[in-house]
Amino acid sequence: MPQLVFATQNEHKTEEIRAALSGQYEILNLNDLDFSGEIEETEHTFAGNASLKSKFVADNFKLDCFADDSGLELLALNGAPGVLSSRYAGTGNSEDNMDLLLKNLEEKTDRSARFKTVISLLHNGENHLFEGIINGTIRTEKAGRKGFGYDAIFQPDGYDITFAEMTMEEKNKISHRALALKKMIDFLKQKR
Ligand code: ITT
Repeated sequence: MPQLVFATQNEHKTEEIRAALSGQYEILNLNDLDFSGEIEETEHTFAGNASLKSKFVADNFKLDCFADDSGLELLALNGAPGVLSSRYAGTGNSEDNMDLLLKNLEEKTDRSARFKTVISLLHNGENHLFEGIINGTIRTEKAGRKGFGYDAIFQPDGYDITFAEMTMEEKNKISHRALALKKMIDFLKQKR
């Protein structure tokens, strides 16, 4: 099976992508490569940060790789938390991030939100970008224990449960990351 490096240290994201690509690619992440340093996400866009991460792996490990950058965007908060999603509350803790978001939305009537992923794939020295978006709303209270990040407060449009109440298989059918990933897989299939 061909190997692809996913430039992340996040095991939840790796697990989601491994499930989606099972049987087609063996996915290694930065932990598998024994890289424990930090790749600083210094750009102001998802595409910029994803590209920075994939380039880092290609430069340092000389392996085929892709990276993603994702986050939650709210119109009522001018696009926040956006590229700062994982650092929103400043503690690196998902519960704190969700609590802060719920607090900042208390006075707002528009609770619509979207998760966005941009994947950067370095293929034959060229950078290809793939985007996935899922629209939904932010609940007033957390529900569910699965998933990670903001899953317990995000309810995708057309559903009456949050991402954290879905199985990984259910979430993987509709998530922002799954949509971007599907575009990358279609691209890779064409190239093989
Ligand atoms: P890496 O940079 O190591 O890949 P990360 O946790 O920072 O891991 P992202 O940059 O892709 O991951 O995502 C930033 C944050 O956005 C993430 O920490 C979560 O808080 C949130 N997020 C992204 N995708 C999510 C999802 O599917 N469900 C819930 N929250 C998500």
